[in-house]
Amino acid sequence: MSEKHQHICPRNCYDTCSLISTTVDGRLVSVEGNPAHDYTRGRVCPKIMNDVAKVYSPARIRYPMRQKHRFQGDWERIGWEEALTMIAGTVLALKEKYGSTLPLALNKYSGNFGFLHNAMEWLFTGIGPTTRAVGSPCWSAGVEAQAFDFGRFVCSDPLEMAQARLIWLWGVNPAWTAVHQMPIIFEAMDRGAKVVCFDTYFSATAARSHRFVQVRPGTDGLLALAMGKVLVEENLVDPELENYSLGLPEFTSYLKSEIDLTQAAALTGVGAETIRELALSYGQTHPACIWAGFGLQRYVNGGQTLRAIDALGALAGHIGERGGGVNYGHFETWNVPGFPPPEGQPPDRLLDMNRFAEEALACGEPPLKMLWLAGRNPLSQDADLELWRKLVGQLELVIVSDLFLTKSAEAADLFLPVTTHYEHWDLNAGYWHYWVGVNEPAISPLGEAKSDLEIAWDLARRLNELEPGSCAFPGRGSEKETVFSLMTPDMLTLLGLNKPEDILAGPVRARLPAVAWSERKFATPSGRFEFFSDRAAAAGLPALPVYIPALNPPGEAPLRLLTPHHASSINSQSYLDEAKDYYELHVNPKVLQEYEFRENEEAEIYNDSGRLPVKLRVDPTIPEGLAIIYPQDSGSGHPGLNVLLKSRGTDMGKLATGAPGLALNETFVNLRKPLSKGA
Ligand SMILES: Nc1nc2c(c(=O)[nH]1)N[C@H]1C(S)=C(S)[C@@H](COP(=O)(O)OP(=O)(O)OC[C@H]3O[C@@H](n4cnc5c(=O)[nH]c(N)nc54)[C@H](O)[C@@H]3O)O[C@H]1N2
Ligand SMILES: Nc1nc2c(c(=O)[nH]1)N[C@H]1C(S)=C(S)[C@@H](COP(=O)(O)OP(=O)(O)OC[C@H]3O[C@@H](n4cnc5c(=O)[nH]c(N)nc54)[C@H](O)[C@@H]3O)O[C@H]1N2
Ligand SMILES: [Mo]
Repeated sequence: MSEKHQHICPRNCYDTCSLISTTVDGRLVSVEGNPAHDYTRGRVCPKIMNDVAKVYSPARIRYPMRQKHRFQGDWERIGWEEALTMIAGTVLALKEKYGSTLPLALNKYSGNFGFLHNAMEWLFTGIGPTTRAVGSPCWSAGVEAQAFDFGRFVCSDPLEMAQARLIWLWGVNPAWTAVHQMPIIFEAMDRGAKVVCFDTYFSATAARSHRFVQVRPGTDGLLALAMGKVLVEENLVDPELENYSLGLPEFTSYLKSEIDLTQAAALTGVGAETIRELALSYGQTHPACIWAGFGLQRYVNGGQTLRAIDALGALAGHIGERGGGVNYGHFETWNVPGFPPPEGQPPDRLLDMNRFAEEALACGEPPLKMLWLAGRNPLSQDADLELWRKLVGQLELVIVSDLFLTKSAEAADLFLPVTTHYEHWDLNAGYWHYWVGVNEPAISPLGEAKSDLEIAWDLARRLNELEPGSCAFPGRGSEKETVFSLMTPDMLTLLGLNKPEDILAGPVRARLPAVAWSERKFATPSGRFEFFSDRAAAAGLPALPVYIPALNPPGEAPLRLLTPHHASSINSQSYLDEAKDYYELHVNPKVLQEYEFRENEEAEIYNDSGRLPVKLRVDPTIPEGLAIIYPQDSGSGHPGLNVLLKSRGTDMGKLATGAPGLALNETFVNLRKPLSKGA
């Protein structure tokens, strides 16, 4: 018997696709895009095309397991009750020993962004005040920059990009990271729009654009300010802007006195004439749309960069324009209820997700003793991996719930197998488009896998069996009913639905304006677009968008390493049939000459954090000071790409997301022959 079910891809991705699966006799056989969704439009990306194989992959873990010695791989299968008893017993023993539940920590992020996966947070809240990872390894600097300028970070509906006459894709690579945006961009091109890609090298998106502007890493803010200066000098500033902005005179005088086009050209690598020409076309073309991506804000000046780009958009009068705006993302459809802490419960202990190991090792009393990683693979994705190993060494119990034996699972005592989105209920929203939809189970859980929500219920039950009242989170429920419970009156109004069950009919686009800030009334304290932000100043940042340089490579590590996201994986979740056990380092041919290497030769890159074997590839579009590696699953036993990363924070992010972002593009390396081969 053949059946169809609806799903939402739950990965941390711009597209958050609406999917339809087909099962035959209870087995998943295919997944397609849902045509009743104006963003997904019936199409899927290469990652989804591999979903069926992934669900039934022999590598998927189907039973709870215990590892006798961390990193040794001596796993043995155990039963759920044994696993739950082990966790509950540890929770209660630690609580008894330390007189506190703060030794228990949860670190969760983006493996599955479905709202029902918040159950892990609900469970921990039910246990008491605990230690939590806050912030994001991803977009924090940009989110906060937009919060300073606009008051909230909101983007126009991405479909509106089709209306633009000029599109600037700035530090974003949708040809790989948001493939459903490409047909919308092509639609605009068919109507005559010009598309310009600003990147540090000739990305897949640059290849699909009319024009490529090569910018030196971390200098985009200066480029935006220099173009802003041209707009001011050429009288291309929106004549209405004074009425809906704050600090325009201060900002224009900063541009006039501090920004010099010749100097900007020298620093950004974009010629002064090109800067002028780009600024004129941006100032004279309406509507003109900027999409500022996450790539350009992974720097110590990332927030300033985005503020400068927002300011450029405002100067030209593109904010609030249909088919215009400076678009980065939004969080407007993510307001779902959590599990409120029992009255009077003291606050959690919050650790910066990007410095988690460092802060956990230094967190004082009571020490961290139990760590649960859910939807998170920090030993692959985070920086400071040495500190992570040190932290693991001091913990009494490390639990990983995941689909596969990841790098982080190698550090665990207990592995709990989770279901995929084809095996559980969920509710999902996007951070780029405005759709919200339900995810239905299509097949029974594989083996003994359980959803994060079921695991949370089961552990709550076990805790209360062992010590009545030890967990306020309920011990049972229904996944489907939990979906309905998130359909609050506010959510129903937002989605234009009458009752929670209506969400079952299919994904719904939120009833939010398609054009952000069209009224030009902003959510800032002044209600205006804030060139001058008191809130930024109060946070110790410049009040105006100004140029702050990114880091320069130190002498001993002269190559800046970028690790942008690749088409064939989503973060640490690989969709290649076979994981490669080596990384390819892409560099300019001149770098090979300088270091006396040949293409395809094996080499090693290193810095004071670690070293990594690589195979050399050439790409003449990569500038000489830059090296590129695409993140991938490197398989067990391999050190992993992030051994080279330090947890350096971005300038912004703490106010908007709880912690600064990760300046991961400020990673510098040197190149040498592999140690084993001499040299
Ligand atoms: N070098 C380098 N490092 C980076 C980045 C980079 O560009 N370069 N990018 C950074 C960015 S932007 C991000 S967002 C982070 C992302 O890093 P993470 O937040 O760690 O996200 P993922 O690697 O996607 O997923 C983590 C794990 O969740 C598991 N998972 C999937 N579904 C479920 C589920 O339903 N339940 C549970 N419990 N687990 C599930 C997956 O199998 C995976 O092992 O990485 C950051 N790290
Ligand atoms: N297929 C796929 N899709 C994904 C993901 C994935 O791993 N795979 N990950 C998801 C996640 S978590 C995220 S955060 C997004 C990320 O998606 P994007 O927003 O596209 O960000 P990145 O891929 O980090 O970088 C985009 C581009 O920025 C460029 N860049 C780096 N530094 C600079 C700079 O200083 N100036 C300029 N102008 N450009 C620069 C890089 O070279 C890269 O081409 O994608 C999401 N979608
Ligand atoms: Mo991300």
